[in-house]
Amino acid sequence: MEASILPVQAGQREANADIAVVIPAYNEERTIREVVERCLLQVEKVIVVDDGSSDGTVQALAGLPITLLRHAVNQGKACSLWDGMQEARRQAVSAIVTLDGDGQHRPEDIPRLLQHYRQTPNTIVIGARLHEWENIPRYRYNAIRFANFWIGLCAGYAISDSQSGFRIYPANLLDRVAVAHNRASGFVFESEILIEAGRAGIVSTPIAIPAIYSEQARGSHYRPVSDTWRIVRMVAGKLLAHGFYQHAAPHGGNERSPGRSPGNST
Ligand SMILES: Nc1nc2c(ncn2[C@@H]2O[C@H](COP(=O)(O)OP(=O)(O)O)[C@@H](O)[C@H]2O)c(=O)[nH]1
Ligand SMILES: [Mg+2]
Repeated sequence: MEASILPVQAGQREANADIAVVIPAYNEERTIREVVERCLLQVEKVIVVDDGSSDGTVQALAGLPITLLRHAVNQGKACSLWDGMQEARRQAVSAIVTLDGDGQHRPEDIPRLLQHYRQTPNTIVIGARLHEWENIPRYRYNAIRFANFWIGLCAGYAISDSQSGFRIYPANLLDRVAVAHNRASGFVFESEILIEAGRAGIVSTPIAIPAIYSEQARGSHYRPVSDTWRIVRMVAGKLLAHGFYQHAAPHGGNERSPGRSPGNST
């Protein structure tokens, strides 16, 4: 199933004045400017968190009407997302879109995710990729399914793509859940926030997005063994502390399934 792109509507940016896009960026000089320019066609407020990049990421953003936060030294994705989200809240938004700076997420998909968010604001919307499993490197696909199973178990409902960084969060979610965002949390943050939100009664909905893994793309910062191990440790800790959690009202009823999604079956 190919995810269609909605054309940009007149006044769309203004209509999205209550939305901010947060982009964590660590050494993304090749892609960051284009990603941000494409976001700016959709949404006025764009916040980039440069996480101590040692390349030309900051220079690549010169002259763009964005908020640029900078970490003097690399703090990890979790901390960057957290800082960007706090800045978004200072800008008084009602929802925060997060997407990666490496071009794997299409800003043109923001309206489709937002459309769903507007209908059900008390939810996390996730751009989910597993329906395009044949485009995803095998080791990554297996790691995502593995994570989906355990994170879903902990959160209390099935999650189609627990590792996608393309999401919409209600801005007030951060008042309701506590999620670690230190350097060691790196790639754990996006898993833990789903679990804590699930336990607070806020579930996620998958909206299909393409899985983009181009040959020219730089390698992932995700380390299959150590980052997966960190996620497992976090999940195990929560299961030991709280046991299994069954969501009172499973979300399946109004979920928009991204077509054939093997992740749902785990
Ligand atoms: N801020 C920050 N961002 C990071 C770090 N590592 C990765 N990222 C960003 O997180 C996003 C996803 O990282 P990536 O390596 O592409 O992971 P993958 O797409 O899940 O394989 C990109 O926008 C990166 O720039 C980090 O240490 N700090
Ligand atoms: Mg990536």
